[in-house]
Amino acid sequence: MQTVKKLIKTLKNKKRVFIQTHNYPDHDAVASAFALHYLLRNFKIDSAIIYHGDILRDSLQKMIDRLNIPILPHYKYELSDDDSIVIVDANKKNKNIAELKGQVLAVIDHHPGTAYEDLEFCDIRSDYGACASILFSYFAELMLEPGREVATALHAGIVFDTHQFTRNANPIDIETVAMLYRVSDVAFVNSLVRNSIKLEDVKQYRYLLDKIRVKDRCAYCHFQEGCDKDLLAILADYLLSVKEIKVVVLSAQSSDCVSFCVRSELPEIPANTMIQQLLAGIGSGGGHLDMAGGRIPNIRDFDQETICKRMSALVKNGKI
Ligand SMILES: [Mn+2]
Repeated sequence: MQTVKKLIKTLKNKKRVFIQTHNYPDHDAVASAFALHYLLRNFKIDSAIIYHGDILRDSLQKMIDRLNIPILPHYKYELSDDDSIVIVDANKKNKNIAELKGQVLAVIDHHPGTAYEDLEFCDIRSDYGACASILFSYFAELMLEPGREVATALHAGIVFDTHQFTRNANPIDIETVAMLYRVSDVAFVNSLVRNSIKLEDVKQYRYLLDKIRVKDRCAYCHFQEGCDKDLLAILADYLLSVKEIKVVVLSAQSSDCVSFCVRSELPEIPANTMIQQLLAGIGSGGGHLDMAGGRIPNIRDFDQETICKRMSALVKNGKI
């Protein structure tokens, strides 16, 4: 664990500082970037928050708008080699982070990963349920109060990333929310949690319930017409709420590839191992024991039946 003072020292007097989230950022990534931006401003360090991809969820866009979070796609700036980059909620060289011009000086993350030696600051706490909890610890360390907006964002980031404390939550995540609770706009965070889908998403629920195949406690569904990445994750969690379903694999076709979302409630069938074995030779994937993602880059390598067969073979022994 590194002290945040070192990060401030590293970034002081740098020409331009960019805070980069992972591609297609989620609530936790945006909240963490926002908190860091605010913290650095306290030390007279200007920074800009950037990302690659899109803001997929409506509730995230709502959070950005309501809390005035200054986040822009990276192409809005002309990045150059002497710009400094801090990555939050991801690590350099990850598949989910675009390699941009500029030098990555720091990484703040809660996913298991490598502490690259060329980083001037690297704070990876893989036992934390949310990157936002790491960011809050910096405020505590500096005895700095996050304002209402930052507190609200951090609160939302932790609640979304831990799936309301049901996924990888650490007592620190819970303590952090307890501390934020007095300052944050609790009603707004709750409304974000409650309104996570739009009316137009409902048709994907209908498609899912219509096409789902369930066998041996496993559910599979392929979205031929596509489904956005975040909604796919919401649908996977929804299926997991069915008592009899313990493992979920969803796939969705897009113009150039097929994306996968995996969930597992069975320790003997880890989601990250499962996706790697499902896509062996045709794609790649990774993630955690309970949730993982993957991708087949070439649509021609995808065949629903092959995926189903591989799934059955993997879970047949009840163990992988
Ligand atoms: Mn996160």
